[in-house]
Amino acid sequence: MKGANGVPVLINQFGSEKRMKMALEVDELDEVAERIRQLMNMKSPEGFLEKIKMLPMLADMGKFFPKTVSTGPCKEVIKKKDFSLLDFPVLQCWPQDAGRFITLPCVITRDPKTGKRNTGMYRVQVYDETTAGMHWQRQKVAAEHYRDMLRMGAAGGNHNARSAVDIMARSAGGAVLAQGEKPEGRLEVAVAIGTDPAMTFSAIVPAPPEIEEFIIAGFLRRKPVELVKCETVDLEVPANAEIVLEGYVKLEELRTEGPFGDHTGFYSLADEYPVFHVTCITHRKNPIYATTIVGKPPMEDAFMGKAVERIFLPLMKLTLPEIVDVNLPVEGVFHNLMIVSIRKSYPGHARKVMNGIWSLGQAMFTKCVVVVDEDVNVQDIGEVVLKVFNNIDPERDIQYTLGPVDSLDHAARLPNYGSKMGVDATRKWPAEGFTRPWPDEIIMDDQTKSAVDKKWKELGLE
Ligand SMILES: Cc1cc2nc3c(=O)[nH]c(=O)nc-3n(C[C@H](O)[C@H](O)[C@H](O)COP(=O)(O)O)c2cc1C
Ligand SMILES: [Mn+2]
Repeated sequence: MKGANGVPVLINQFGSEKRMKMALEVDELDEVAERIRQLMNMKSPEGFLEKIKMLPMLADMGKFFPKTVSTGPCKEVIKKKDFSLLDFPVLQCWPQDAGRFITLPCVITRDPKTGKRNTGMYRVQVYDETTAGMHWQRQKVAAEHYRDMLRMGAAGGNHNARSAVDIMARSAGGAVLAQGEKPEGRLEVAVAIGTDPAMTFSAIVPAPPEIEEFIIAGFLRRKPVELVKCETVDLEVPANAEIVLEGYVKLEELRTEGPFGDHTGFYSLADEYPVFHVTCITHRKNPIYATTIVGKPPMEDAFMGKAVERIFLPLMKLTLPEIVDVNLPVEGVFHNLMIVSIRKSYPGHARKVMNGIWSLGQAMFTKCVVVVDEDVNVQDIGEVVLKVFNNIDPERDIQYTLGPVDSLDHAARLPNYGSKMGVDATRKWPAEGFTRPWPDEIIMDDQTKSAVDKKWKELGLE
């Protein structure tokens, strides 16, 4: 696509199943799942032959870890002054958007406690040449880094940790400070735009917070991610990025971010978020600006979400081995609806799985979990609707609970907090108090089928 200021725009790089597979360099997404499964299944080798067999996998593992290199394409142009965010073709996507948003950024921060680096995709609203809004939702990893800085600032400064908790309780996405309550300091942030597709994808996967996305990208690429040091902050960024923004958020500063036409098909409401102050911009000589437009599904992110669904299935099974398959229909915008089939083994099993999902990383946001028996193909929505609504007694089979909800959920009673629903559509057992007979599904027998098949010709209906 033609860009602005001579900077071309790349959009829809992940916008089909085929492109998603190209991005991850596989023929089938299940190949990635299979590699994860093999890693998980790794057990101590018995005997010399088994040890030899493990060598390729161990060699492969060496490639997961990032390596720091002295320079790279993202350093071809370094601007420590006279830079501007407005130099890039940042899009305003929808009529009621508050402005222009960087929509495909890898946002890198460092855990102030452990030093580990996190990369998350959080949109960035451009306010002017050097400042922007940092839309990390409060349950995401960078928001926790920010709160950790607040906690540490409060503990080390002239106020105690207790007051930091109060501050966070008032506005956990950032901090609204009363007079005299000013934790000093800043959290450094680097934003890489236009990274290797495996790196970009790693920024969206709901990985455990303690795993660096650089390692996930290395695993996906089967090649280490090459990193270079930033110019003005103590962070590293992928060396081959097209554009890098370096800067910081001040701990005491919030500003209105949004509204923004979001992947729910609605505008996400304006809210207070930290402000990103840019201290340096580096880029390639002829950079390409990578972006995406989210909106009513299906859009580009639908294909990324489906890839996450496939790739994460083995990881879900690690905690919930009874899970057979999972479907997050794209119209369910990933946090509204999860359909899951299980191998039911004991009374109340479906409810155990619901609770497991609601406590499994970002699956905690799932507003509605539908649990079916393993004989239901969850990828076939027709079959799901037929079985689920035949099998439930709603008052008996619906489980409500309360908890954190996605920041984009506009229907919840409060921002970020609301109810969830689980539907136990498994066949009910006597051990669960269901003593009525359960009818068989209608399935034609083979004898009748072949008898009818033979008649087609006779009747001239071939
Ligand atoms: C195109 C796109 C835009 C996203 N925008 C945001 C955002 O603005 N804020 C946010 O918190 N998460 C956003 N997400 C989801 C996060 O990237 C995702 O939850 C990720 O796992 C967060 O990483 P973390 O676990 O390291 O925090 C977006 C995802 C995609 C695919
Ligand atoms: Mn992370």
